[in-house]
Amino acid sequence: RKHLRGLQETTCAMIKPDAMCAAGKIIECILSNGLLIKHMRMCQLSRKEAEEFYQVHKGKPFYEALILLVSSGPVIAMELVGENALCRWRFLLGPTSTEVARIKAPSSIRAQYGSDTTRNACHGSDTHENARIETLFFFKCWNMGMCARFRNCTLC
Ligand code: RTP
Ligand code: MG
Repeated sequence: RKHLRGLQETTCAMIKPDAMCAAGKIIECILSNGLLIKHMRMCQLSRKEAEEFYQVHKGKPFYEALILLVSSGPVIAMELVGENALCRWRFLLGPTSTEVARIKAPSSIRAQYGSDTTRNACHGSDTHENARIETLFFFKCWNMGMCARFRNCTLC
């Protein structure tokens, strides 16, 4: 009997600088919850790169704190693949606010490894269109065979 298999999707995940010390545990969580890592890279975003990545939030009250956070140290970016990968990854993350996550989803990544609403451990794409834009942002050089984006890129 044929199995009905859900659509394989890709999404973009990023471990933010505040949770790099828990990177191993977060990767373990990804792999033990039906997601595969297609691409992964560690890099430090300049302010300009962080502004490009988070341009949809420009003008919001938390924007400046967010830009300072994500450009403050190394991040790990991943392209995740799996059935309902986008929703699955956002479910594993839990609510944006660490405080809310600790109440509503105590075993979520943000509840366990986040510190507050800005330093909330990880990012996950919110739409398929943004997933495409964000994976291109981090993995353009692997997809295009060239890298003009990241300083000191030794991967290609
Ligand atoms: P993300 O994009 O990082 O996966 O998180 P999200 O969809 O749950 O939250 P979003 O509204 O897209 O916000 C993006 C990131 O901005 C920071 N933030 N701080 N202090 C605040 O009120 C606040 N609100 C959002 C968080 O780092 C959030 O992940
Ligand atoms: Mg978002």
